[in-house]
Amino acid sequence: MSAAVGANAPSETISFTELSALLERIFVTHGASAEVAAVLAHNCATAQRDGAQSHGVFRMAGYLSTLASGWVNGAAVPQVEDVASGYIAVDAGNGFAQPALSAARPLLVRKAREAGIAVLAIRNSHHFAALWPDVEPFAEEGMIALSVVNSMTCVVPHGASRPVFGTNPIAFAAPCAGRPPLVFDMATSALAHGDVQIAAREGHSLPSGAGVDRHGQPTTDPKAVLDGGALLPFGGHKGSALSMMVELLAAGLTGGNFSFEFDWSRHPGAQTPWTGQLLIVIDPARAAGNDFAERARELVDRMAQAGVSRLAGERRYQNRAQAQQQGIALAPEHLAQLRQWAEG
Ligand code: NDP
Ligand code: PYC
Repeated sequence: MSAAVGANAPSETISFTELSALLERIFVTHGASAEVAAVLAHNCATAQRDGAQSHGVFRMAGYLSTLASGWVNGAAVPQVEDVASGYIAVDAGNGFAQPALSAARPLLVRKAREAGIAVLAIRNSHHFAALWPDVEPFAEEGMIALSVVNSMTCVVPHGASRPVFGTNPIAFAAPCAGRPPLVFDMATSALAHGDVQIAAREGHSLPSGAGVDRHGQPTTDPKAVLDGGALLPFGGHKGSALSMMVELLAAGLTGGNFSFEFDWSRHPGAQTPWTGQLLIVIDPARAAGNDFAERARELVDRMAQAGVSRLAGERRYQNRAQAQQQGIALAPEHLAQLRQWAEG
């Protein structure tokens, strides 16, 4: 590790390997099994490395308060069920979704390669992270992956007066010839809840149209959204329809809770949504005709010719390249907090 001082904020740098190991120690110290700790730590360090601020180490306090509350089982062992030729279900045992994905992944890949498509339906699970780390690795192996996960009631459906949906992201990854995978990952709410928390902490306003206060009135004050208010879907009725789709696929289909369905009030400190997650993995090698990755490249080239200078995922790839060269920059007080948590 080395000390560095940026233009404004002093920061220290830590390598990806060191950060993963530190986070793993924290998870184990706070009640996660070694297996779960390794998966969550890798996920969280990956998000931090790529500059996904709302789902990197910012989330550690929420993970720890949730583990301490008894709301989630940090040592759950996922039960993988081989349901059909193209369908796998996993009962995550009230544990985290990422270890459930890890447990089912070899079977999912095998089925997708054999049948051309396979579905993974995770239920009884908690997802507190960015979604792109769940899909990007499939595209690195030449496959197309789509995932949805629902969260906690904090989004008012278009035309309604009360929240029903979660922030419900959709992530997609596809291989593209001669460049890293094409990846997007977006909440179906105007903003991720994590970004509202960050805005409140840092004293920033929200963009107009992002949320309402406890009286249902439009507000740009993040504290008003967090204090009994709610978020709105992005894009009005269109984002609202996508959010409904996420509820249906991630919870209705998998057997998980809808975002409005769980009650964590008996677990003060709980922050992780107890819901479900769906992944669909397609092997384009099974498609007749054109090479998919080459076709993807043709599309991207045409987009560039039309003036697109930044694709979804490219900000992360740039951050990743910088972190690989210079390390991951963290504020000294955040790093000190992580080290303190690792001690217990
Ligand atoms: P953003 O709005 O920041 O970004 C959405 C997507 O658009 C990203 O793929 C991003 O790429 C891309 N993008 C952003 N700006 C541009 C641009 N100018 N041109 C082209 N592409 C662009 O994400 P959200 O705030 O919606 O979500 C943030 C994170 O929160 C996600 O990772 C999501 O999974 C997570 N989340 C998790 C939930 C859960 O329940 N676990 C619930 C809700 C959100 P890039 O990454 O390169 O910036
Ligand atoms: O940022 O909206 C969010 C979120 C919900 C659950 C995890 N992240």
